[in-house]
Amino acid sequence: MGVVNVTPDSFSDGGNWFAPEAGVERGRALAAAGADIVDVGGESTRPGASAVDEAEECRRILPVVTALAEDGILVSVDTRHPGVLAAALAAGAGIANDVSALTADPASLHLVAETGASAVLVHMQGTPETMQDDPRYEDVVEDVFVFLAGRVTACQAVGISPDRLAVDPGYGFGKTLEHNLALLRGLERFCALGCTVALGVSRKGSLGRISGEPDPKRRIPESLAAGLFALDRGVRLLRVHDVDETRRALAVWEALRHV
Ligand code: HH2
Repeated sequence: MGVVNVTPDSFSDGGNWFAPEAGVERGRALAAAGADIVDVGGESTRPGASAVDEAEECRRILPVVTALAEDGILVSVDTRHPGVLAAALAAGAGIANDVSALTADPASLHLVAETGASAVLVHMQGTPETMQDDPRYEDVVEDVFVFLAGRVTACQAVGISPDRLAVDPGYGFGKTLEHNLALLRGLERFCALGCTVALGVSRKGSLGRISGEPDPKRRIPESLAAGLFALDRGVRLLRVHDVDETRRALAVWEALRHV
């Protein structure tokens, strides 16, 4: 899954693809580089980000979603807002990527059920505004597992089958560095949920804290190291900004795996 943030303020590419033509071009380039899905977002969910109103979020993403879907690209929409989700699905998106796991507004859950779309259910403690203010867990892997299991059950209850779902432990969403590392080490646990396991570690700040690289755009080696580690533990959907580099790393990983 390649990322296009049509935002002025995303943590690693804010402002880069804010003009609709730039967003479309970026999405096409990611698909050409080997992304199976292009994830389009119009609201940053970085720590401390404030919410964007639905009309503005639609204005940002709809031209990009429409153009990419017309090209036959499988588009996911990264939103917590049912109005935005409805408009994006009508414009041709096929997947809801919701960092609130369809809890921010129950209307999103019903939209996914009714439209036959797929969904990525992401764990987040709190909201982006405050999620990094002293996050706490009893046992981070178990707590996140129980939450995601509950969300899969809630989806099944409205008719969304697990084969339309991916679960994502939400790296960096209300987690300390230790929580994030424990989740990566414990990824295999999430395979028991019977859905695709997804992960977004790409360029994230805690990787830079480990390696000492302050510039998100330079964190490609860090992102690849964490991504390949995750693939070895069952992750099958990687959300990344650097698709070409990831595809090349994956080619080697796959060649080694099949020997
Ligand atoms: N991370 C971000 C946004 N959406 N979706 C999933 N499924 N998993 C993630 O880990 C995830 C996500 C945050 O990264 P980004 O979109 O690059 O930045 P921003 O939120 O600042 O736009």
